[in-house]
Amino acid sequence: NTPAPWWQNAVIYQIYPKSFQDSTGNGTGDLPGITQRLDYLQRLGVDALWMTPVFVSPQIDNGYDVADYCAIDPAYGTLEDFDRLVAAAHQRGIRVIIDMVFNHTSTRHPWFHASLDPDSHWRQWYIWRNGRAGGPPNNWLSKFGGSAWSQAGIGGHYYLHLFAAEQADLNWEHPPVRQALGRICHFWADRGIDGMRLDVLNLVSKPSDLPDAPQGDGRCFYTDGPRVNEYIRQMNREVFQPRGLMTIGEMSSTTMEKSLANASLGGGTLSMIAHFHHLKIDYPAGDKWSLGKPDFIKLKQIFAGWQQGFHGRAWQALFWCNHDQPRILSRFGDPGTYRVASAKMLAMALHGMQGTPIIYQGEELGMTDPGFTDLDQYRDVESLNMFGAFHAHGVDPAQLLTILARRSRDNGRTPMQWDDSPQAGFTTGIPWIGLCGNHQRINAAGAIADKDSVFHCYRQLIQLRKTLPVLVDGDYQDLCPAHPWIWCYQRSWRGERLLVVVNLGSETQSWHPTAADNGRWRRVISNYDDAPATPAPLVLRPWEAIWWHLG
Ligand code: TEU
Repeated sequence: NTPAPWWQNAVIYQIYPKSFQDSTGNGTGDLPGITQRLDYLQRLGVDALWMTPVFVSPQIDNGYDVADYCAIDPAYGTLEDFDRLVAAAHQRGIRVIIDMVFNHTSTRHPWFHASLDPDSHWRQWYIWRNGRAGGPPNNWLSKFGGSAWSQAGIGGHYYLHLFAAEQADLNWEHPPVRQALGRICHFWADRGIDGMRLDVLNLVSKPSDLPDAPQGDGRCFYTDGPRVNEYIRQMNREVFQPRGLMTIGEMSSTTMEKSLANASLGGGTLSMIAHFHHLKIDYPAGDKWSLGKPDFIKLKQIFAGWQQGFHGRAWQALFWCNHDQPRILSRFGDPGTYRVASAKMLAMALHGMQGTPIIYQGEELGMTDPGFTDLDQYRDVESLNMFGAFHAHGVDPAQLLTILARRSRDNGRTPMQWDDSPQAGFTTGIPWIGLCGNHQRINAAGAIADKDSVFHCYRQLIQLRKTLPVLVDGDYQDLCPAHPWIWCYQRSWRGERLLVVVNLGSETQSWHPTAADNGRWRRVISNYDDAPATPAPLVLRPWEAIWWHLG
């Protein structure tokens, strides 16, 4: 039988280049800075790095507004810097995954400029429509606030933008668009990349009649649109498979059924998908801008559903953090007294499951949200638009700042904390965004030197994924789905078993994993030194986490 693809026992490290390492002193991270830090990634033991977009961009959405897909933005360096990074990563056995934003381009892209002329054939490259009754063509709303339509060019027609007005949605119905995007993938495959993360890939197919949404913002129509799977199969046939590219489809609100078709182990589609259902359990009524406590019973149900639904059929990324999410330690853990224990607990809960774990830069250090207090500390277009819109509707600015401090995407975008020097070793200049402020205590240099650090816990988890087949291939069974704080699951594979038990809260909890009574279990990793050697009746301390292995 064919060997399992490399990414099935791999761990990926996500880099947000703007905030990772600045090598020029201009306050923005860059490609040479990443190359300088590859030894750190090798010490952590990750198998691949995924960097968010570094292509030419006006930076309205920090690079997710691309103006030239085949050129590096000067702020990050040159194509030669990119080639050097790829070579240096490969020398260390680290694969390189880049981030392709194919749902939309910047309105500064030449394709968009050409489409401004209603009589040009370029008009078909975007989604242009006439207005309706003096307003937009339908009632869809942008995810970054306001209408999803803006006017431009001759005749005042409207173009669709599901995100910022400076991010015009491409018309994937038009075959030349898909062909052009395929050529862009070949360009980067020629430069030796190993994979692609595909931004909002399940939004690229819109129903051609663009109907009004009976309620909500229209996402019911463009999420998992009619031809997504067809497009994925075509791109896979023409590009991903022939070039041996691993692919991660970012699909925030996709369904299990669609995902089984879009990331099936049988091949022909994506290597894996990344859904976000587990990162909405603290959104009251699904609303990101309302504050609420996480419902961990719901969290366990979501993970159990996706683990069991995908087992043997499809593949998924496993992650808590990324550049769009607050730090998980501040969100579901304790950034204070139990910072190290709860950071390790969250890592152990996630890395025990089936899928490809993605570690977001700084997560392996137990980095926290910055707790910004002023609007001028924020940079994210989504956060600034949200503040403006809610403030215009009379919401108290102090309340809005409280919400942003919990929900803003900038929470995960503060500079990487390398050491305890003034700018945490990130830059010798003024950083583009403020530091979190606790790098004297929380930094990579200190973590590497401390054998009990969060860093070394992640390093162990990465190694265990290489040594325990049950981690990669095992099934998943939740042993106490109804408990509000204890998450206990078992993985089984050909007689080998892994038992994971974590306390998701700050209170001591008693638990007896009876299913584990027989057998010669051995403890493989824990976040308290004196954790019980075997899974007998347990008294779990605050945020305690233990793995036992059998077989
Ligand atoms: O994110 C898409 C996405 O689903 C998130 O932006 C999400 O909608 C939002 O953060 C929740 O409030 C991808 C990129 O990861 C993000 O950085 C880009 O802003 C976005 O697409 C547009 O390219």
